[in-house]
Amino acid sequence: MSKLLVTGGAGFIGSNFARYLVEHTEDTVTVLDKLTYAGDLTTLEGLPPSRVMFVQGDICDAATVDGLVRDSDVVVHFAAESHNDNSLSDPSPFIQTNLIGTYTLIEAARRHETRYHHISTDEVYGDLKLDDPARFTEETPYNPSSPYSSTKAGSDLLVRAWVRSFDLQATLSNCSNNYGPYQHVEKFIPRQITNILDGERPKLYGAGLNVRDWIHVDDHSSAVLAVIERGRIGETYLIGADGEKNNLEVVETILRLMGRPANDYDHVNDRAGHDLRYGIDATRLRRELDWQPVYRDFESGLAQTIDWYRANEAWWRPKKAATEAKYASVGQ
Ligand code: NAD
Ligand code: TDX
Repeated sequence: MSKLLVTGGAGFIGSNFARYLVEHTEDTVTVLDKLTYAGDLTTLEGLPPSRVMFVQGDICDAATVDGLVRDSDVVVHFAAESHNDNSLSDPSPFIQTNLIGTYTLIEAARRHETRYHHISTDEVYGDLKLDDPARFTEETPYNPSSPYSSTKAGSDLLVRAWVRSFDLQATLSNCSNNYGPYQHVEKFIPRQITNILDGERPKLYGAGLNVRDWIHVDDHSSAVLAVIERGRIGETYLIGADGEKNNLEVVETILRLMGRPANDYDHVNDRAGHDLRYGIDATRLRRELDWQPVYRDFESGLAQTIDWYRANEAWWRPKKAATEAKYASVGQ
């Protein structure tokens, strides 16, 4: 039984990870979260207070971070500014949280010799051509495109340097696009589901041919747990579940599952610098740590996710109008 500090645990993936730990381990969790626009305490509702504690605070606040890291066995660092579109309109919180926040955490982990796991993204590798048979591996050179992905890349490099120079007891994982419950309505899949629930049409950036490699958030959680428990210190593990689909296919599937015509969507302005394709080769994770995804059928995972948004309007409704107003202001 371990004491885990989960940063960003009131957000999408961190909260699902806390829930996963409660269901699959004996560990106790302290969530450290600033509750930005993306964090929401109701996301943690229903979790037993004896297992999941909550601290509101900023990962850039060295005093808060120091005490919490000192009192933990493992730090799992999810907290980030996570949305590419926001990073294009204002990069400054991305620099602060993703770079300075990570620096603050790894300095504390170094001081207290605390095991540290760093959560990152496949976007650090840039993008692949649509017709390229290659996929990202742990050896692919870093080549990030957006303010978001460049700050994530920078945070990964800080962690790697702290391993080499200071013997930080760290592992890293870079995952592909997650879907599932509690994802903010600014992101692609929840935006389209909630648009349809609101009688609005899904919005596709550009032609809709960009490819993302989808993984259910619970499969991300099980992979992170495998890396924490069995990963080699200093190593990076790519996490993905062979889920490549273009955005048009995803929108058409959502429309079909929700009983609407397949062409009932709008094309809107494309994203600046829009990465074409992500694709993960997760061979290291599968072979070395014997990990496998549970959600192998994207369509049934998507159907479950649609059901969740139908049943949990009270969770997403307060975020929807402001999100859509922001998109409307840039023609998206
Ligand atoms: P999210 O935006 O849903 O949640 C981020 C959480 O971090 C929020 O609760 C927010 O309040 C908190 N936070 C932000 N700044 C903070 C600060 N300065 N101090 C403390 N808390 C702060 O993001 P997500 O989609 O759950 O992503 C979590 C992590 O996973 C990120 O590191 C992201 O880069 C990574 N990731 C995400 C995906 C994906 O598909 N969403 C894929 C791969 C990797
Ligand atoms: O309304 C939309 N229409 C649309 O076509 C939105 C919001 C997005 N898109 C496109 C852009 C992307 O090609 O859908 C794709 C997915 O978009 P996002 O949900 O914004 O995700 P992405 O930019 O791929 O990044 C996500 O995966 C990697 C997460 O937000 C990151 O945090 C993670 O690192």
